Amino acid sequence: MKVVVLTGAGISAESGLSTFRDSGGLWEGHDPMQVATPEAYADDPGLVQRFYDARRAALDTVEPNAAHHALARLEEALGDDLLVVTQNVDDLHERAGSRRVHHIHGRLRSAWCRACGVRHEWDGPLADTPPCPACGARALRPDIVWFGEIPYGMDLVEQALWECDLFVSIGTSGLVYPAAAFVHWARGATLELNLEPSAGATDFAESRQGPASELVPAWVD
Ligand code: BJW
Repeated sequence: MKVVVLTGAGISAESGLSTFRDSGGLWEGHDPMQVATPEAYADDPGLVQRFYDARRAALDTVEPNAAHHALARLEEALGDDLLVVTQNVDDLHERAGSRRVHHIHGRLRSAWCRACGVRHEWDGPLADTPPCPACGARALRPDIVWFGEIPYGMDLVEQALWECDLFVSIGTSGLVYPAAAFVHWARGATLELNLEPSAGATDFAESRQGPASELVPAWVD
């Protein structure tokens, strides 16, 4: 049985990472949704770099929760027949033991150089404009997909959704495309696991409400 799981910020909420639209909070007085854009980066690169530097540093303070661990157990059972497609830029799936994880919106622990295009695993800050290890230019930006940019690996995702027997969406509001349309691309059965009905809840054959740390292990085990 081939399964594709889509995850969003809700799966990491119980690990202590804020979601985008539930946090209600501001970051240095700014709406996080306004900071995560190419326009914000063009206007004030230092501000955007600090936003991502803070989130990258926060990864060291959090751990995967029961939902991430349950998906890692599912991969042990299904092997290559499970693909986790995540909108999250954290590394909690990998740290829980998942291996087949595809980050469509990029990763906090990666940076790419706007001068030479090379990507680098990155753990430190970027706001102090360190040189690119490949070309030396001080042009590294977070390896994050902002609004108007093209998400990574859409061919791979489209193919997996076309071939899957089951598509499960976990902890996402269903407000951001193209991920919000995956339920329509999936050929198999569809299931949503979310704290509340998402914007696209009625497009799923079944929608269950509750915290991911309870719903996901209950579904997997
Ligand atoms: C819990 C829980 C618990 C809480 N347990 N659940 C079609 C129509 C209209 C617009 C567009 C369209 N197509 C494209 C667009 C434009 C745009 C878009 O979607 N705009 C919308 C605002 C309308 N999309 C794009 O620009 C994308 N690019 C694109 O489409 O390129 C064209 C193209 C596509 C395909 C092929 C070729 C070309 C790029 C989108 C980039 C999104 N980037 C961000 C920020 C960067 C990453 C970062 O900084 O971290 O990604 S925005 C932000 O939203 C972030 C997230 O990954 C993304 C989704 O958010 P998510 O994960 O759903 O979080 P929340 O907070 O919204 O929801 C959390 C949910 O969890 C809630 O429902 C809670 O209830 C729940 N929850 N606690 C279970 N304990």
